[in-house]
Amino acid sequence: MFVFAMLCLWMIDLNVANAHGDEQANVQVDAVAKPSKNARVNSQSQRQIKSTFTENEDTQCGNTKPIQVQFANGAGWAFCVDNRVRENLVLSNLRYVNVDGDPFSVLASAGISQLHVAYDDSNVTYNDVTQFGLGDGFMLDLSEADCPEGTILGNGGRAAICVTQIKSTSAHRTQNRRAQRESLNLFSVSQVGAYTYVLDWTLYDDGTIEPAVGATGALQRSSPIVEQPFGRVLSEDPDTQWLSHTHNYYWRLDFDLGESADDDIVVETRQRLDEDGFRVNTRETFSTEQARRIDPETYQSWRLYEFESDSNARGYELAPQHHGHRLERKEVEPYTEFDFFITIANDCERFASDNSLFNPECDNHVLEFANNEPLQNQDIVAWHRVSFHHVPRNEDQRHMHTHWDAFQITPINITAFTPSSANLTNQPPTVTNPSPIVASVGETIESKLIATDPDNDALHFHAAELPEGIELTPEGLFTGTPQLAGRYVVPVTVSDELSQRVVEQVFEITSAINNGGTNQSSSGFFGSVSMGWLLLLAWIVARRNHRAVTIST
Ligand SMILES: [Ca+2]
Ligand SMILES: [Ca+2]
Ligand SMILES: [Ca+2]
Ligand SMILES: [Ca+2]
Ligand SMILES: [Cu+2]
Repeated sequence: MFVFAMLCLWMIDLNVANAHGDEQANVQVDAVAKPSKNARVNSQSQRQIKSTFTENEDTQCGNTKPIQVQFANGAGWAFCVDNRVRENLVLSNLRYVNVDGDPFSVLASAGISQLHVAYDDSNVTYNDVTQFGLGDGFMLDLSEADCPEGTILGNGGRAAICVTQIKSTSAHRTQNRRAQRESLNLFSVSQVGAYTYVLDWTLYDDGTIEPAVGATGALQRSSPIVEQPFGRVLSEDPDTQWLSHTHNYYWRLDFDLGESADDDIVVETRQRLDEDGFRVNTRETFSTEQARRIDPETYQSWRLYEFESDSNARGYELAPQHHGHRLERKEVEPYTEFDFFITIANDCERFASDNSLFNPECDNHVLEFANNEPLQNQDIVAWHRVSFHHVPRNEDQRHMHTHWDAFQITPINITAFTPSSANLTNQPPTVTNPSPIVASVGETIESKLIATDPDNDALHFHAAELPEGIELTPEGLFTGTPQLAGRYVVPVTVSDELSQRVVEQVFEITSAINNGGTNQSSSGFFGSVSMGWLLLLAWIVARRNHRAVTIST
């Protein structure tokens, strides 16, 4: 069931249902594999992975299930998972721990808040979450075949949720380094009419969260009038038109970022192209509740920060990616005009549409929730809609292959470097101290710095300041024609991907007319001042300032 090799440490203490029945067993799995390595600084020293969460620490889950996971890069997640009759999976009290072990509160709760389906013939609109539901009796039991590499968690006596720790494609790849990305995936399956929905959440080791819905099962509505412009006639059934329709998935994301839930802020950025062809960045911090549209040309994104800050507050970004389809029918359903909403948290504002059905004391849809209340010092909630226009194809019959819709929210400033690099090992480059380059003014120089890297990393050379007329290529070649005589001590940085070394290159440039050597010309100019002391002083200054220093002759 568990793939131990995938993980460094996994602790999970859950009611795990037997896949074949209702029997529940309290199972604890605790596996410790090899500690990973931290190579951010010149080391192959062992990085001790410590478990930030213990199984009993999470007392805030109440009757729901606590889940903790720690990945090989040292990062991890802790959260509670609930299975509700309407929404099905709701993740709550969700915290991300970065590779340095710093925990960060991300979401108070996150779940599907409506599954709205509008048919193109406009006759039929479903609000699946409220008219039917995705949990309880609408759920399908999962078997081991659903969850071959994971664990099935029980819910109310049912085998309901498959949890799998996954290693996937490259977290990052450079010329000679690679890191795989790890994630924790949860899904459950619901049957609503002919459709089967897979409700899916993936939590990545870099802090990214990906909510997704897969629509499968079978097509729902057809018509005997095959000439309508509302769908397609599929193979082997010329007398039936399967009707096209739009699935609109609404997620409700109650971000509670950082220490306090009441000081989160939301910033919208749009980057419009101006008349001169420059992209102009506009930034708006929301002061009141908002409903916003996706306008692809403006590259909009929404960032939620833990508190008001002009520096490095931590937070999450939602940059819509899948927005090729948008359902808008303002006259009938005014909230369909918008894709992103910010509202003040209110327990009875639970469903994006059809809300009053279960919360008669509250407004009916998310656009009504966004009624301009001031956001300052409030607990805020984000809502996001993703649409998919489904025009049936032969491939949809029967059974329909799964149509996936998803979006990602990605961390900002939660880790100071690429999280997947925490496991990489590195040794810095080796550079033998170069001998001085001796030349006279006007003479052409070509001299290469020699450096090697034990990991065979590509090396990059850089010098902040060089004697006038001389250049340094990224490959370490000094070229050019010096213009001014003098002794120059130039710090040169030699970098591999993860570390750097600084060496000093000395240039002894003599004047073109008197090519008799530095000492001779200097001693005449400086009189009784010892050249040796001056050189030492120059060296000290160069080291302190990391700048090239020139002594005129
Ligand atoms: Ca906060
Ligand atoms: Ca409101
Ligand atoms: Ca909140
Ligand atoms: Ca190296
Ligand atoms: Cu569909």
